[in-house]
Amino acid sequence: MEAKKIIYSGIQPSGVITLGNYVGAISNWLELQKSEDTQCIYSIVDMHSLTVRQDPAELRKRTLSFFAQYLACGLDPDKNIMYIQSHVSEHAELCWILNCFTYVGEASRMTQFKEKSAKHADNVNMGLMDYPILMAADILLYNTSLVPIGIDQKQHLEMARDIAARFNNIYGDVFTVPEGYIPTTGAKVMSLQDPTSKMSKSDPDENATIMLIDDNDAIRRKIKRAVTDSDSRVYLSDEKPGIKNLLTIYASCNGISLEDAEKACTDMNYGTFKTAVADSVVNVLEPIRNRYLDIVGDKEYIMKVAREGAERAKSIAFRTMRKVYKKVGFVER
Ligand code: ATP
Ligand code: LTN
Repeated sequence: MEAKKIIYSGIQPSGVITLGNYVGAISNWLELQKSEDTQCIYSIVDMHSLTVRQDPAELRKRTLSFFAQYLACGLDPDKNIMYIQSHVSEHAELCWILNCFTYVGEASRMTQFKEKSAKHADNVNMGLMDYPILMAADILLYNTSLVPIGIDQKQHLEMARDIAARFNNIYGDVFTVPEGYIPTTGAKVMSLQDPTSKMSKSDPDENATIMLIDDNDAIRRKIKRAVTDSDSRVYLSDEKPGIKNLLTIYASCNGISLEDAEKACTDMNYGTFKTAVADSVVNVLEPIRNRYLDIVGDKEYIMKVAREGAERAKSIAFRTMRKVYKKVGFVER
């Protein structure tokens, strides 16, 4: 029997899971989990989120809430390996090894490092620079073939590929060199208040993002307030980023193309259009929120799933580390 192809991805428990994360990441994961030929591994990368300051109690609560949201979206723990990154110590171990095969120059050239250093100028810590190497460790620990990510993470994936290839070049075929999977339909959702920048988990303006667990009134209110333009016709144009974003959201929530969304909405005025967009979002998010509310109070259940996931992850990661330690010349314990 041929081994299953491994798919790996993760989200940091920072801020709140947004409609952008759902459309750009989680909805693709839901599709990928359907195949019998793949093993999907989805983590909550809490170690990555420590690269910016976190309140410990908040981080703990948020990590569990994110886990509940993964489950509420329909990610199935019987099909996927779902776990919390810090529960599998091999991530930190492999990160150290890979650090020794990464050049300071290449890490400091990463766009995200430069952007986050500028944004958090008072806390440019080593972890910020090490972020993509820890991400490479996440991926390489599991012999991952495919990594579903948003376009913003493409540079980090390239770096993981470079590190894997460099290591293999020295020690023989140890790591699978992963491919990125950036679905072309996986639209990028933009901020409702500034449609030229992406909807972001950690945006402090709560009107800019739709949270996965927003109630229906909040969803409707935020869409009603979404920035558009002084025109009154609904059509696709780069000059109309607000309308384009609402059409993107409408298309994603109805599972249709952007062009079909434009056709469906072109005769509407802005008021009617916004109501139609809000209805589509509510249709998708309401059942997720209801499942979330059922799950989130049941900490025992969440922890049971997380523990089982970590055990399964660990059994793969442990084997990779044994091989890596042997290759680099560490004495076996
Ligand atoms: P932060 O604001 O904390 O940087 P983020 O919202 O950018 O977070 P990430 O944790 O960086 O979220 O990303 C998780 C996944 O969701 C990634 O695959 C990313 O590409 C995807 N994603 C994030 N924001 C959007 C968006 N607005 N539209 C589509 N996909 C997105
Ligand atoms: N940096 C990623 C999150 C992430 C990730 C990973 C994604 C951490 N480790 C491994 C895929 C595979 C992001 O999307 N911001």
